[in-house]
Order: sequence, then structure tokens, then C-alpha cells
Amino acid sequence: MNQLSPTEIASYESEGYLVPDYRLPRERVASLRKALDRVIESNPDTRPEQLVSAHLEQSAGEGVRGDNEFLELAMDPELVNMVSQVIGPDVILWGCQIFCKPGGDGMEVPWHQDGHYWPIRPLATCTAWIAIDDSLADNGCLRVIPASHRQEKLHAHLKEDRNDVVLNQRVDAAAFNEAQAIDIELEAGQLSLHDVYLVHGSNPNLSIRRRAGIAIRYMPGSSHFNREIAGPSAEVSYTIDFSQRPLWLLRGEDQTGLNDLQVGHKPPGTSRS
Ligand SMILES: O=C(O)CCC(=O)C(=O)O
Repeated sequence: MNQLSPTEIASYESEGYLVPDYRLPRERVASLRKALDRVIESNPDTRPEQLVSAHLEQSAGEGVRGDNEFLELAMDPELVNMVSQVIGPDVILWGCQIFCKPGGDGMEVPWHQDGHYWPIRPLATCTAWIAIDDSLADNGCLRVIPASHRQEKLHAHLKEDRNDVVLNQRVDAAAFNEAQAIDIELEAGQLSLHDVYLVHGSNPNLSIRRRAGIAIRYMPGSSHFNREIAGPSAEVSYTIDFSQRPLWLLRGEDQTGLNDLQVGHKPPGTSRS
């Protein structure tokens, strides 16, 4: 089982992100690419950067037909182990989104803090972002502002009236220094981890090569996924609906006792409408 080193854990804590010394086997990446092809084919009307809840074969109200292979990936003990080293022993899987930027017109992801959008209190989440294709500066890799999570403060996000961006809200430029941005360049099969308060985003993909990655969201069992809070996610240009999101307790316990671990799970032998 892969273990993050004490240096890696310290780096995640101080910088708000980490590229662990780990990569998925080549065959697994090839299989994930096929799963991605299936999801793209099943969702012809959805931009491939906006394939929310791609781990659910039947949509729980968000309209995307996902693939079980992504759920298996999200539950992979190696990933869950690394995540638990940074968020603690109680790990709840609550989300997953494919961000696939086709070559030539792959959309920009504006600078944002994930926590601006999410109904988690106290706010906490580690995202594992797994490269399905090589993700480099020229095809729009993830970019981060190191240490921007440290104050645990959410900055104002300003609305943008554009339809060529994945999210229509952007962190106020006065809240951070874009000159400090770091490109997280990954080869297919590598991954990064990032904190819920970290300012991050990505450029459009103007290259000829696709850039696909999958972001898997895990929160600690000391937080409550409060389905009553829709917040700014209700205003993004694609459907995000937290009300039916299934939660999976992958390790430890729900320390809050408040998380509904039944909602959105498909009863055996039935299908969702
Ligand atoms: O894939 C990207 O470019 C952006 C991903 C992102 O914003 C996230 O994982 O929170």
C-alpha cells in the first residue's frame, strides 16, 4: 500500500497541494480512457469538462450517465489511503467530476476555491485529480496558487457572463497574486491532491492534444454534507444537485452522526428514474 512520506504530508499541509510519488498502472489508465470514451458517448449534449458525478451509472438528478469504473477508482484503497493521510482516518466519498478538455477548444476553468461551491460544514475536502491524459502547460493543466489555502478563508467570487468557461464565477483578482501560479504537470496515471481552500484553475486547451482528468472529492467524517445548502453551485451553467448525491463512508466513522449515507444509493435490483 502506498504511503505518503512525512515530507509529502508536510508539503500538502504547507502548500495546499501535492503530487504524490505514485502512479496508476498503464493498463488501468488505458481502461479509464475507454470508460471516459463511453461516458462521452453516452452524454452527447454535455460539455466534456462538465461531466459531474461521472461515478454514477444512473444520474441522481444531475443528468449525466457515468460509469462504474470511476466509482471503483474513487474507492481504490491506494487512493483512499493517501487521502486519509491528509484528512484523517474517517473518509467519505461525496463527489467526482471529469474535466475533459478537447484539443483546440478545451474550456478555461477560472480561478476559484472549491469551498465556495460546496455544502460541507465545517468546510473540508481533499480532491484527488487523476490525469487520464498527459496534462501539461500547453494543453491546459491544473494550475494552483501555492499556500493560498493557509488562512482557511473563502474569498469573494465574481460572476462572469461568458459561456466559454467551465465555471461562471472567478475569485476576485485582488485576493491573490496570479504571478505565483504553478503548473501541475502530470503524465497520464499521475495525480495531484489539493485542499478545499486552495485557489486553482486552468487555461483553455488550445493545443491539438486532449487533456482529460478526473477529480474525486473526499471529506473527513468530522464534516457534515448539508443537503439543505445549495449556495453558489445553483448558479453554475450546468446542473449540480447535492440533494440526491450518494455518500460513501470508505473508512472509519461518520463522526458527526449527521451524514445521510442512504440518500441517492440505488436499492439493489432497481434503477433510478
Ligand atoms: O481540471 C481542471 O482544469 C480544473 C479542476 C478543478 O477545478 C477541480 O478539480 O476542482
